[in-house]
Amino acid sequence: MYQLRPLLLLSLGVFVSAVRGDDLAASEDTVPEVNFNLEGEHSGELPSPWEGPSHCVSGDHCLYFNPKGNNNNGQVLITTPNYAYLTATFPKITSETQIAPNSFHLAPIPGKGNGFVADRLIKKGEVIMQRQPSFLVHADAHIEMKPEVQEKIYQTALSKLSKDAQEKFLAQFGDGVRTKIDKNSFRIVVDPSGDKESGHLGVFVDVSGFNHDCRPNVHYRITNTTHTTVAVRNIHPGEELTISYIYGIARRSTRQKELQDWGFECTCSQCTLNSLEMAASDARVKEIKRLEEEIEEKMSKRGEDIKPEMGGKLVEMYLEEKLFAYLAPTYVRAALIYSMFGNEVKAKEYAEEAVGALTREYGTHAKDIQSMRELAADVKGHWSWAIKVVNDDKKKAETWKLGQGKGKKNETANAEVKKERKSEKMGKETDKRAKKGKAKKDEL
Ligand SMILES: *[C@@H]1O[C@H](CO)[C@@H](O)[C@H](O)[C@H]1NC(C)=O
Ligand SMILES: CC(=O)N[C@H]1CO[C@H](CO)[C@@H](O)[C@@H]1O
Repeated sequence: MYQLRPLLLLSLGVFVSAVRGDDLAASEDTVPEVNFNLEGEHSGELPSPWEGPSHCVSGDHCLYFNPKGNNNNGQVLITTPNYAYLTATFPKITSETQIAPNSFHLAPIPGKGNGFVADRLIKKGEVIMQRQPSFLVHADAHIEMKPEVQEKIYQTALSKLSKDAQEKFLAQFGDGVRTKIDKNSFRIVVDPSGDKESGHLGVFVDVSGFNHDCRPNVHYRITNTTHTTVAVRNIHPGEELTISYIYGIARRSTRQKELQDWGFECTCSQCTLNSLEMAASDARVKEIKRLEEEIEEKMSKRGEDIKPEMGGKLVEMYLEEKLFAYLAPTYVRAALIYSMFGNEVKAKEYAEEAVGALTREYGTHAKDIQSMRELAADVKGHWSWAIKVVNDDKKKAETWKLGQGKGKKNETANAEVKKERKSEKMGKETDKRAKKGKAKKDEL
Protein backbone atom coordinates (compact mmCIF):
# COMPACT_ATOMS: atom_id res chain seq x y z
CA MET A 1 0.00 0.00 0.00
CA TYR A 2 1.23 3.47 -0.71
CA GLN A 3 -1.18 5.78 1.01
CA LEU A 4 -0.40 9.13 2.50
CA ARG A 5 -3.00 11.56 3.55
CA PRO A 6 -2.74 15.23 2.63
CA LEU A 7 -3.88 17.67 5.27
CA LEU A 8 -6.05 19.99 3.26
CA LEU A 9 -6.67 23.48 4.50
CA LEU A 10 -10.30 24.03 3.69
CA SER A 11 -11.20 27.66 4.18
CA LEU A 12 -14.78 28.86 3.92
CA GLY A 13 -13.90 30.98 0.88
CA VAL A 14 -12.50 27.95 -0.88
CA PHE A 15 -15.59 25.98 0.00
CA VAL A 16 -17.97 28.68 -1.23
CA SER A 17 -16.24 29.14 -4.57
CA ALA A 18 -16.14 25.37 -5.04
CA VAL A 19 -19.88 25.20 -4.46
CA ARG A 20 -20.55 28.13 -6.78
CA GLY A 21 -18.32 26.60 -9.44
CA ASP A 22 -16.28 29.76 -9.89
CA ASP A 23 -13.70 28.11 -12.12
CA LEU A 24 -13.23 29.31 -15.63
CA ALA A 25 -12.89 26.71 -18.32
CA ALA A 26 -9.39 25.44 -18.99
CA SER A 27 -7.74 27.30 -21.79
CA GLU A 28 -6.00 24.40 -23.46
CA ASP A 29 -2.99 25.41 -25.52
CA THR A 30 -3.83 29.07 -25.54
CA VAL A 31 -1.51 31.93 -24.69
CA PRO A 32 -0.93 31.72 -20.97
CA GLU A 33 -2.82 34.33 -19.06
CA VAL A 34 -0.40 35.23 -16.35
CA ASN A 35 -1.02 38.18 -14.15
CA PHE A 36 1.94 40.51 -14.52
CA ASN A 37 0.67 43.18 -12.21
CA LEU A 38 0.82 41.51 -8.81
CA GLU A 39 2.80 43.96 -6.75
CA GLY A 40 5.93 42.51 -5.22
CA GLU A 41 5.19 39.08 -6.60
CA HIS A 42 7.03 37.25 -9.30
CA SER A 43 5.11 36.75 -12.49
CA GLY A 44 7.63 36.19 -15.26
CA GLU A 45 9.34 33.16 -16.71
CA LEU A 46 11.23 30.63 -14.66
CA PRO A 47 14.96 30.00 -14.99
CA SER A 48 16.05 27.34 -17.50
CA PRO A 49 15.39 24.41 -17.84
CA TRP A 50 11.89 25.18 -16.53
CA GLU A 51 9.15 25.43 -19.15
CA GLY A 52 5.85 27.27 -18.83
CA PRO A 53 3.58 28.77 -17.87
CA SER A 54 1.03 26.95 -20.02
CA HIS A 55 -2.53 25.60 -19.64
CA CYS A 56 -3.59 28.37 -17.29
CA VAL A 57 -6.78 27.80 -15.32
CA SER A 58 -8.71 30.23 -13.12
CA GLY A 59 -6.51 33.12 -14.13
CA ASP A 60 -3.30 32.35 -12.36
CA HIS A 61 -2.91 28.60 -11.82
CA CYS A 62 -0.71 27.35 -14.64
CA LEU A 63 1.34 24.32 -15.57
CA TYR A 64 5.14 24.47 -15.23
CA PHE A 65 7.54 21.69 -16.16
CA ASN A 66 11.16 20.89 -15.45
CA PRO A 67 12.32 18.04 -17.74
CA LYS A 68 15.63 17.72 -15.86
CA GLY A 69 14.03 17.56 -12.42
CA ASN A 70 14.28 14.41 -10.31
CA ASN A 71 17.20 12.99 -12.23
CA ASN A 72 15.60 13.61 -15.65
CA ASN A 73 12.32 11.97 -14.62
CA GLY A 74 10.65 15.36 -14.74
CA GLN A 75 8.83 17.60 -12.31
CA VAL A 76 5.46 19.31 -12.89
CA LEU A 77 3.88 22.16 -10.97
CA ILE A 78 0.31 23.43 -11.12
CA THR A 79 0.44 26.66 -9.22
CA THR A 80 0.64 30.46 -9.31
CA PRO A 81 3.59 32.28 -10.97
CA ASN A 82 4.85 33.35 -7.57
CA TYR A 83 4.91 29.89 -5.99
CA ALA A 84 6.34 28.42 -9.21
CA TYR A 85 9.16 30.91 -9.00
CA LEU A 86 9.81 30.11 -5.33
CA THR A 87 9.87 26.38 -6.09
CA ALA A 88 12.14 26.75 -9.11
CA THR A 89 14.68 28.88 -7.27
CA PHE A 90 15.15 27.02 -3.99
CA PRO A 91 18.85 26.40 -3.34
CA LYS A 92 20.11 23.07 -4.70
CA ILE A 93 20.66 20.37 -2.11
CA THR A 94 24.36 19.73 -1.87
CA SER A 95 25.13 19.17 1.79
CA GLU A 96 23.23 15.94 2.18
CA THR A 97 24.22 12.95 0.15
CA GLN A 98 22.21 9.95 -0.80
CA ILE A 99 23.25 6.50 0.27
CA ALA A 100 24.30 3.96 -2.36
CA PRO A 101 21.44 2.81 -4.59
CA ASN A 102 22.04 -0.81 -3.63
CA SER A 103 21.10 -0.42 0.03
CA PHE A 104 17.46 -1.46 -0.37
CA HIS A 105 15.01 -2.77 -2.96
CA LEU A 106 11.27 -2.86 -3.57
CA ALA A 107 9.75 -6.26 -2.71
CA PRO A 108 6.34 -7.73 -1.92
CA ILE A 109 5.51 -7.46 1.80
CA PRO A 110 2.89 -9.90 3.11
CA GLY A 111 -0.41 -8.05 3.51
CA LYS A 112 0.97 -4.66 2.44
CA GLY A 113 1.66 -4.77 -1.31
CA ASN A 114 5.20 -3.69 -2.10
CA GLY A 115 7.64 -2.07 0.27
CA PHE A 116 11.34 -1.24 0.68
CA VAL A 117 13.56 -3.93 2.20
CA ALA A 118 17.13 -3.28 3.40
CA ASP A 119 19.92 -5.13 1.54
CA ARG A 120 22.63 -4.18 4.00
CA LEU A 121 22.95 -2.66 7.45
CA ILE A 122 21.64 0.90 7.13
CA LYS A 123 23.08 2.87 10.00
CA LYS A 124 21.21 5.25 12.27
CA GLY A 125 21.49 8.75 10.76
CA GLU A 126 22.08 7.66 7.15
CA VAL A 127 20.17 9.68 4.57
CA ILE A 128 18.14 7.16 2.60
CA MET A 129 16.58 9.26 -0.13
CA GLN A 130 16.15 12.88 -1.21
CA ARG A 131 13.54 13.76 -3.79
CA GLN A 132 11.70 16.66 -5.35
CA PRO A 133 7.95 16.22 -5.87
CA SER A 134 7.19 14.71 -9.27
CA PHE A 135 3.80 16.39 -9.13
CA LEU A 136 3.11 19.53 -7.09
CA VAL A 137 -0.29 21.22 -7.09
CA HIS A 138 -1.48 24.27 -5.18
CA ALA A 139 -4.05 23.09 -2.61
CA ASP A 140 -6.54 25.76 -3.72
CA ALA A 141 -6.33 24.57 -7.31
CA HIS A 142 -6.74 20.95 -6.26
CA ILE A 143 -9.87 21.72 -4.25
CA GLU A 144 -11.49 24.37 -6.44
CA MET A 145 -11.05 23.18 -10.00
CA LYS A 146 -14.02 21.74 -11.84
CA PRO A 147 -13.58 17.98 -12.22
CA GLU A 148 -13.48 17.96 -16.03
CA VAL A 149 -10.96 20.82 -16.14
CA GLN A 150 -8.91 19.18 -13.46
CA GLU A 151 -8.86 15.81 -15.19
CA LYS A 152 -7.56 17.46 -18.38
CA ILE A 153 -4.78 19.44 -16.76
CA TYR A 154 -3.74 16.56 -14.48
CA GLN A 155 -3.51 14.18 -17.45
CA THR A 156 -1.46 16.73 -19.40
CA ALA A 157 0.84 17.25 -16.42
CA LEU A 158 1.27 13.52 -15.87
CA SER A 159 2.10 12.89 -19.54
CA LYS A 160 5.14 15.18 -19.22
CA LEU A 161 6.86 12.93 -16.68
CA SER A 162 9.17 10.08 -17.70
CA LYS A 163 7.60 6.67 -18.43
CA ASP A 164 9.10 5.34 -15.23
CA ALA A 165 7.69 8.18 -13.11
CA GLN A 166 4.26 7.82 -14.77
CA GLU A 167 4.20 4.11 -14.03
CA LYS A 168 5.15 4.69 -10.41
CA PHE A 169 2.53 7.44 -10.11
CA LEU A 170 -0.20 5.20 -11.54
CA ALA A 171 0.82 2.23 -9.37
CA GLN A 172 -0.14 4.22 -6.27
CA PHE A 173 -3.28 3.57 -4.26
CA GLY A 174 -6.53 5.15 -5.46
CA ASP A 175 -8.68 5.37 -8.59
CA GLY A 176 -7.87 8.22 -10.95
CA VAL A 177 -5.24 10.94 -10.75
CA ARG A 178 -7.17 13.15 -8.34
CA THR A 179 -7.76 10.36 -5.82
CA LYS A 180 -4.16 9.24 -6.09
CA ILE A 181 -3.12 12.79 -5.15
CA ASP A 182 -5.64 12.80 -2.28
CA LYS A 183 -4.30 9.54 -0.92
CA ASN A 184 -0.58 9.76 -1.62
CA SER A 185 0.50 13.35 -1.35
CA PHE A 186 2.34 15.22 1.36
CA ARG A 187 1.22 18.67 2.36
CA ILE A 188 3.93 21.21 1.61
CA VAL A 189 4.09 24.85 2.64
CA VAL A 190 6.09 26.28 -0.26
CA ASP A 191 6.75 29.75 1.10
CA PRO A 192 9.61 29.48 3.64
CA SER A 193 8.04 32.35 5.60
CA GLY A 194 5.16 29.96 6.37
CA ASP A 195 2.43 31.81 4.42
CA LYS A 196 -0.63 29.59 4.85
CA GLU A 197 -1.91 30.35 1.36
CA SER A 198 1.15 28.55 0.03
CA GLY A 199 -0.11 25.07 0.97
CA HIS A 200 0.55 22.58 -1.85
CA LEU A 201 0.12 18.85 -2.31
CA GLY A 202 3.24 17.04 -3.47
CA VAL A 203 3.49 13.50 -4.80
CA PHE A 204 6.93 11.91 -4.56
CA VAL A 205 6.68 8.75 -6.63
CA ASP A 206 9.70 7.03 -5.10
CA VAL A 207 8.71 7.84 -1.53
CA SER A 208 5.50 5.86 -2.06
CA GLY A 209 7.57 2.69 -1.52
CA PHE A 210 7.68 3.37 2.24
CA ASN A 211 4.87 1.62 4.07
CA HIS A 212 3.41 2.84 7.34
CA ASP A 213 4.52 1.83 10.80
CA CYS A 214 3.48 3.68 13.95
CA ARG A 215 6.96 2.97 15.33
CA PRO A 216 8.89 3.72 12.11
CA ASN A 217 12.62 3.16 11.57
CA VAL A 218 12.81 6.05 9.08
CA HIS A 219 12.00 9.73 9.67
CA TYR A 220 11.01 12.10 6.89
CA ARG A 221 11.02 15.86 6.64
CA ILE A 222 10.20 18.30 3.85
CA THR A 223 12.32 21.42 3.48
CA ASN A 224 11.71 23.83 0.61
CA THR A 225 9.78 21.06 -1.24
CA THR A 226 12.66 18.55 -0.85
CA HIS A 227 11.61 15.29 0.81
CA THR A 228 14.38 13.72 2.90
CA THR A 229 14.26 10.32 4.59
CA VAL A 230 16.75 9.35 7.32
CA ALA A 231 17.23 6.12 9.30
CA VAL A 232 16.41 6.74 12.97
CA ARG A 233 17.94 3.47 14.17
CA ASN A 234 20.12 0.76 12.67
CA ILE A 235 18.11 -1.15 10.06
CA HIS A 236 19.27 -4.71 9.43
CA PRO A 237 19.38 -6.55 6.08
CA GLY A 238 15.94 -8.02 5.33
CA GLU A 239 14.11 -5.51 7.52
CA GLU A 240 11.43 -3.33 5.97
CA LEU A 241 11.97 0.46 5.82
CA THR A 242 8.95 2.31 7.20
CA ILE A 243 7.75 5.83 7.87
CA SER A 244 4.70 6.91 9.91
CA TYR A 245 1.72 8.25 7.96
CA ILE A 246 0.32 9.72 11.17
CA TYR A 247 1.71 11.39 14.28
CA GLY A 248 3.02 8.43 16.27
CA ILE A 249 2.63 9.66 19.82
CA ALA A 250 -1.00 8.68 20.21
CA ARG A 251 -2.90 5.82 21.79
CA ARG A 252 -3.76 2.76 19.78
CA SER A 253 -7.45 3.61 19.34
CA THR A 254 -6.56 7.10 18.02
CA ARG A 255 -3.98 5.66 15.64
CA GLN A 256 -6.46 3.11 14.30
CA LYS A 257 -9.10 5.76 13.74
CA GLU A 258 -6.69 7.97 11.80
CA LEU A 259 -5.44 5.11 9.68
CA GLN A 260 -8.95 4.25 8.54
CA ASP A 261 -8.52 7.15 6.12
CA TRP A 262 -6.33 4.82 4.09
CA GLY A 263 -8.73 1.95 4.47
CA PHE A 264 -6.54 -0.21 6.62
CA GLU A 265 -6.19 -1.10 10.26
CA CYS A 266 -2.97 -0.47 12.08
CA THR A 267 -1.23 -3.82 12.03
CA CYS A 268 2.28 -2.68 12.82
CA SER A 269 4.34 -4.17 15.63
CA GLN A 270 3.00 -1.64 18.13
CA CYS A 271 -0.64 -2.06 17.17
CA THR A 272 -0.58 -5.84 17.38
CA LEU A 273 0.82 -6.19 20.89
CA ASN A 274 -1.10 -8.44 23.26
CA SER A 275 -3.64 -6.74 25.49
CA LEU A 276 -1.31 -6.51 28.48
CA GLU A 277 1.52 -4.93 26.49
CA MET A 278 -1.01 -2.71 24.74
CA ALA A 279 -2.31 -1.36 28.02
CA ALA A 280 1.26 -0.68 29.16
CA SER A 281 2.02 1.10 25.88
CA ASP A 282 -1.11 3.26 26.08
CA ALA A 283 -0.31 4.13 29.69
CA ARG A 284 3.23 5.10 28.72
CA VAL A 285 2.00 7.35 25.89
CA LYS A 286 -0.39 9.02 28.34
CA GLU A 287 2.40 9.52 30.87
CA ILE A 288 4.72 10.91 28.17
CA LYS A 289 2.17 13.58 27.29
CA ARG A 290 1.49 14.40 30.93
CA LEU A 291 5.17 14.74 31.78
CA GLU A 292 5.84 16.87 28.70
CA GLU A 293 3.09 19.26 29.71
CA GLU A 294 4.38 19.39 33.26
CA ILE A 295 7.93 20.17 32.10
CA GLU A 296 6.70 22.87 29.70
CA GLU A 297 4.63 24.46 32.42
CA LYS A 298 7.45 24.46 34.95
CA MET A 299 9.94 25.75 32.41
CA SER A 300 7.65 28.67 31.66
CA LYS A 301 7.76 29.54 35.37
CA ARG A 302 11.54 29.85 35.59
CA GLY A 303 11.89 26.13 36.17
CA GLU A 304 10.06 26.24 39.51
CA ASP A 305 9.74 22.80 41.10
CA ILE A 306 11.32 21.10 38.16
CA LYS A 307 13.17 17.90 39.13
CA PRO A 308 16.51 16.93 37.61
CA GLU A 309 15.32 13.43 36.73
CA MET A 310 12.28 14.59 34.73
CA GLY A 311 14.17 14.99 31.45
CA GLY A 312 15.90 11.64 31.78
CA LYS A 313 12.63 9.92 32.61
CA LEU A 314 11.04 11.35 29.47
CA VAL A 315 13.89 10.10 27.28
CA GLU A 316 13.61 6.66 28.88
CA MET A 317 9.91 6.42 28.09
CA TYR A 318 10.43 7.54 24.48
CA LEU A 319 13.04 4.82 24.01
CA GLU A 320 10.90 2.16 25.71
CA GLU A 321 8.02 3.12 23.43
CA LYS A 322 10.37 2.95 20.40
CA LEU A 323 9.56 6.52 19.38
CA PHE A 324 12.96 6.83 17.68
CA ALA A 325 11.69 9.25 15.05
CA TYR A 326 10.73 11.94 17.56
CA LEU A 327 13.63 12.14 19.99
CA ALA A 328 15.20 15.54 19.28
CA PRO A 329 13.06 17.83 21.48
CA THR A 330 13.21 15.25 24.26
CA TYR A 331 17.00 15.07 24.28
CA VAL A 332 17.22 18.88 24.15
CA ARG A 333 14.98 19.15 27.22
CA ALA A 334 16.88 16.50 29.14
CA ALA A 335 20.27 18.06 28.36
CA LEU A 336 19.10 21.48 29.52
CA ILE A 337 17.48 20.22 32.71
CA TYR A 338 20.58 18.25 33.75
CA SER A 339 22.75 21.25 32.99
CA MET A 340 20.49 23.49 35.07
CA PHE A 341 21.00 21.16 38.01
CA GLY A 342 24.75 21.06 37.51
CA ASN A 343 25.02 17.45 36.31
CA GLU A 344 27.89 17.81 33.86
CA VAL A 345 28.11 14.16 32.78
CA LYS A 346 24.42 13.74 31.95
CA ALA A 347 24.10 17.20 30.38
CA LYS A 348 26.98 16.37 28.05
CA GLU A 349 25.64 12.92 27.22
CA TYR A 350 22.14 14.18 26.36
CA ALA A 351 23.45 17.22 24.48
CA GLU A 352 25.48 14.88 22.25
CA GLU A 353 22.40 12.72 21.66
CA ALA A 354 20.41 15.89 20.94
CA VAL A 355 22.85 16.94 18.19
CA GLY A 356 22.45 13.53 16.49
CA ALA A 357 18.65 13.50 16.80
CA LEU A 358 18.29 17.11 15.61
CA THR A 359 20.41 16.33 12.55
CA ARG A 360 18.29 13.26 11.74
CA GLU A 361 14.94 14.90 12.33
CA TYR A 362 15.48 18.52 11.24
CA GLY A 363 18.69 18.50 9.20
CA THR A 364 22.07 20.09 9.73
CA HIS A 365 20.52 23.56 9.89
CA ALA A 366 18.26 22.74 12.86
CA LYS A 367 17.79 25.74 15.11
CA ASP A 368 19.13 24.25 18.33
CA ILE A 369 22.11 22.35 16.98
CA GLN A 370 24.68 25.06 17.62
CA SER A 371 23.56 25.54 21.19
CA MET A 372 23.56 21.78 21.89
CA ARG A 373 27.06 21.52 20.37
CA GLU A 374 28.22 24.28 22.68
CA LEU A 375 26.62 22.59 25.67
CA ALA A 376 28.26 19.26 24.81
CA ALA A 377 31.66 20.89 24.31
CA ASP A 378 31.61 23.08 27.42
CA VAL A 379 28.79 22.34 29.82
CA LYS A 380 30.02 24.77 32.46
CA GLY A 381 30.26 27.61 29.94
CA HIS A 382 26.62 27.27 28.85
CA TRP A 383 23.96 29.75 29.99
CA SER A 384 21.98 26.95 31.59
CA TRP A 385 24.81 25.63 33.78
CA ALA A 386 23.85 25.13 37.43
CA ILE A 387 21.23 27.87 37.48
CA LYS A 388 18.99 25.65 39.60
CA VAL A 389 21.65 24.62 42.08
CA VAL A 390 21.04 27.56 44.41
CA ASN A 391 17.34 28.03 44.18
CA ASP A 392 16.87 31.10 46.30
CA ASP A 393 19.93 32.99 45.20
CA LYS A 394 18.65 36.18 43.62
CA LYS A 395 21.46 36.39 41.16
CA LYS A 396 20.82 32.85 39.95
CA ALA A 397 17.17 33.64 39.41
CA GLU A 398 18.18 36.62 37.36
CA THR A 399 20.52 34.44 35.32
CA TRP A 400 17.73 31.96 34.72
CA LYS A 401 15.49 34.66 33.39
CA LEU A 402 18.17 36.01 31.10
CA GLY A 403 19.21 32.57 30.03
CA GLN A 404 15.70 31.51 29.25
CA GLY A 405 15.18 34.47 26.97
CA LYS A 406 18.20 33.42 25.01
CA GLY A 407 17.60 29.74 25.38
CA LYS A 408 14.08 29.92 24.06
CA LYS A 409 15.34 31.46 20.87
CA ASN A 410 17.88 28.77 20.27
CA GLU A 411 16.57 25.68 21.94
CA THR A 412 13.03 25.05 20.86
CA ALA A 413 13.55 23.19 17.64
CA ASN A 414 9.88 22.71 16.90
CA ALA A 415 8.35 25.51 18.89
CA GLU A 416 4.95 26.57 17.70
CA VAL A 417 4.24 30.13 16.68
CA LYS A 418 2.73 30.78 20.09
CA LYS A 419 5.88 29.76 21.86
CA GLU A 420 7.98 31.78 19.43
CA ARG A 421 6.04 34.89 20.36
CA LYS A 422 6.63 34.19 23.99
CA SER A 423 10.34 33.89 23.41
CA GLU A 424 10.39 37.15 21.48
CA LYS A 425 8.91 38.80 24.50
CA MET A 426 11.51 37.22 26.73
CA GLY A 427 14.22 38.31 24.32
CA LYS A 428 13.14 41.92 24.72
CA GLU A 429 13.19 41.48 28.47
CA THR A 430 16.78 40.31 28.14
CA ASP A 431 17.72 43.38 26.11
CA LYS A 432 16.26 45.72 28.68
CA ARG A 433 18.18 44.11 31.47
CA ALA A 434 21.33 44.09 29.43
CA LYS A 435 21.10 47.83 28.99
CA LYS A 436 20.87 48.20 32.74
CA GLY A 437 24.19 46.42 32.91
CA LYS A 438 22.91 43.40 34.77
CA ALA A 439 23.66 40.84 32.09
CA LYS A 440 26.31 38.25 32.67
CA LYS A 441 29.16 37.95 30.22
CA ASP A 442 27.91 34.97 28.21
CA GLU A 443 24.25 35.76 28.02
CA LEU A 444 24.38 38.12 25.09
C1 LIG B 1 15.01 27.31 1.68
O1 LIG B 1 14.83 28.31 0.71
C2 LIG B 1 15.13 29.62 1.14
C3 LIG B 1 14.75 30.58 0.03
O2 LIG B 1 15.30 30.23 -1.21
C4 LIG B 1 16.59 29.70 1.53
O3 LIG B 1 16.90 30.98 2.01
C5 LIG B 1 16.89 28.66 2.61
O4 LIG B 1 18.25 28.64 2.92
C6 LIG B 1 16.45 27.28 2.15
N1 LIG B 1 16.62 26.33 3.23
C7 LIG B 1 17.38 25.25 3.14
C8 LIG B 1 17.48 24.40 4.36
O5 LIG B 1 17.95 24.94 2.12
C1 LIG C 1 24.19 29.44 22.34
C2 LIG C 1 23.69 29.69 20.95
O1 LIG C 1 23.34 28.78 20.21
N1 LIG C 1 23.63 30.93 20.59
C3 LIG C 1 23.10 31.36 19.34
C4 LIG C 1 21.64 31.75 19.47
O2 LIG C 1 21.15 32.29 18.26
C5 LIG C 1 21.84 33.45 17.84
C6 LIG C 1 21.17 33.97 16.61
O3 LIG C 1 19.87 33.49 16.48
C7 LIG C 1 23.30 33.11 17.60
O4 LIG C 1 24.01 34.29 17.23
C8 LIG C 1 23.92 32.53 18.84
O5 LIG C 1 25.24 32.10 18.56
